[in-house]
Formats: sequence, C-alpha cells, structure tokens
Amino acid sequence: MRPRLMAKRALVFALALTLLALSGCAPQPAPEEQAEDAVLLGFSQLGWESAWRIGNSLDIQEAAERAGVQLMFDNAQQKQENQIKAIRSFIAYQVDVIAFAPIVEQGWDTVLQEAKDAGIPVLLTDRLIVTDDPSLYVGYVGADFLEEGNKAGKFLIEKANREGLTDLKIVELSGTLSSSPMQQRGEGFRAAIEGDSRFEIIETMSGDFLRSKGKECMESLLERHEKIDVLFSHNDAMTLGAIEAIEEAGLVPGEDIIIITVDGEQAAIDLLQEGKINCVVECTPMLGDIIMDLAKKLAAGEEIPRVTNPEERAFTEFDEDLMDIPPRGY
Ligand code: GZL
Ligand code: ZN
Repeated sequence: MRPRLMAKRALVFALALTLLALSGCAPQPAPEEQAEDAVLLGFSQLGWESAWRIGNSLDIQEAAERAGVQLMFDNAQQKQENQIKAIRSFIAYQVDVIAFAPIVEQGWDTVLQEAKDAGIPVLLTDRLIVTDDPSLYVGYVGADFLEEGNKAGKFLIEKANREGLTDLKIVELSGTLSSSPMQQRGEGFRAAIEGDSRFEIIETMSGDFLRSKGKECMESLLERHEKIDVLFSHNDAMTLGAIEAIEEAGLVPGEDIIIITVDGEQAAIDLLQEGKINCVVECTPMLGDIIMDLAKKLAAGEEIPRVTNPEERAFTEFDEDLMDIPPRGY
C-alpha cells in the first residue's frame, strides 16, 4: 500500500477509534501483523443475545484469521444506533468493505448512502434490510428464513399425519420484532399450515430471541390457555427458557406439548435426542468463510451474487440418524 495512504489511514484509524471510544463502542483494533495489502473489513455485529450469535461472531473472527483479512469488529450490544455509529467509523477509516448483521429491517438508508458516497461496498450478513434503494447494498449472505419457517410447518404436518393428530392449538414465540428472521420464519410457518383445519395459532408473543423472555412468555401463555398442544419458537434460546416454564408447570415437553425450534444449537440437539424437542430447524451461524470470500471479491472489484444462502436442514424425532448428529460447534 502507498506510504502516504498508510500514514493517512493510521491517522484516521486513531481518530476513528477516539470517536468510537467516546461513543462507548470502540471496535477491537485490527491485529497489526496483517500483510500490508490485506483487505480491511469493517464488521458490525448486532449483539450477543444467543449462543447462535456468539457462535456467529466467533466464526467470523476465526474466518478472518484464516483468510488473512484485517477485521475491525464492533459489537452493537442490541442497539441499532451503535451499529450506525460503527458503520460511520468504518467509513471514516476508509475500510475496503463494510459487512453487518442488521438488527432490524428499517432505518439504514441514511448511513448506507454515506457508505455508497464514500465508494465502500456493503454486504448484509445473517439478516436483511428493507430499503427503497436496493443499490445501497451489493449482496446478502445468510439464511432463507421463509424456508426455515416452512420446514417447521412441514414437520408439524408430518407429525399430525403420522400420529393422526387433530385440533392442535399452537402458541408461537417470535424473535426480535421487525427483524427479518422473525418476520419470515412466522410467514413461512403460516404458509405451510395455511388452510389445514387441524391447526390453529392461538397466540404469538415476542421473546426477542432471549432465553429469559422465552421463559416469561411461556409462563404467561400456560397461565392463560388451558389447551396448548404445540410450541413454535423462532430460536433455541427462547425454547430453552420455554422448556423450563413447561416443566415447572408439571408438563412434559416433547409429549404434552410438541416443540419446534430454529437454530440448531448443541443444547437444542441434546434435547431433541432426549425427546424433549420434536424438531430443530437448522440455521447455521457459520457464515465466516463465505463472508471473507465475498469481501475479498468486493475489495478486488469483482461481482458477487445478490443472495448467498447456506445449505440448511431440519433435524426431527423421525430421523434415522438422530443419535449421530455431529457436534454443532455453537
Ligand atoms: C438468524 C439469526 C437469529 C438467530 C437467533 O439467522 O439472526 O438471531 O436465529 C439470533 O438465535 O438471535
Ligand atoms: Zn438459517
């Protein structure tokens, strides 16, 4: 890299760190030993609300090491304004590429316009945004959440068919309001069971993807509904909380209440094998290598696909290979 630009970057980096330190969310300084022409990626992570998220962050950091990408990593601690601050600091530092996991779908146009004006390509990871200007980001790498919801619904249909179940009352624990996984997992699930008179969703509560709130919501649902046959939960963290509430109410999870959950954390797979959960829809957090590959392509001015979905499956009580699922790593 040209010495002048190096000096400028060093100065701007110090300035950006100062700004961020003042704002209370300084990113981890990039490791110094990177090669001079290493791609510099600014990554804004939304928080650490679940084992899924923690696994996602770890994988991104390890993938950057593997790829020799210089990573500026910021954790927004569940606050959209912290993500916006971090993106502004990445722009100030003139990173080569910006990637981020948007905590909610709305409210990104202004800061992404600033990135566009600065000529910095933006990659969405894990979650999507809603915008009138699709040119504000070059691509998305992450789940097909509609498909995940659909898999959940299809399992319930299979379960009802196999066991001749009817009149099933369903409660739903939804994720962070106006986040894309919450919107689309709910939509995909409803599309799968639509028109099937055996199923009725009697109530949806948002547990914000948090274990603690999942437990609180399930306690409330159990108090207010004398018949709950199915729980569809948008992530394993909320499901773990809900199972505590179900057992404290003297009910048997996986039997008295059919439990369908999304993520595929080890803790959920363990409970699936114990029969306390009936279906775990996989949502892989291991997006790091794909993100680094796409970041390098963007830094080199190459085209990338608009959407990159990882391969994902569902694990159910009906699987032959139920007892030999490899370690999940999160
Ligand atoms: C889904 C991801 C969700 C996980 C939750 O890709 O955005 O956020 O399902 C996490 O565990 O909180
Ligand atoms: Zn997924």
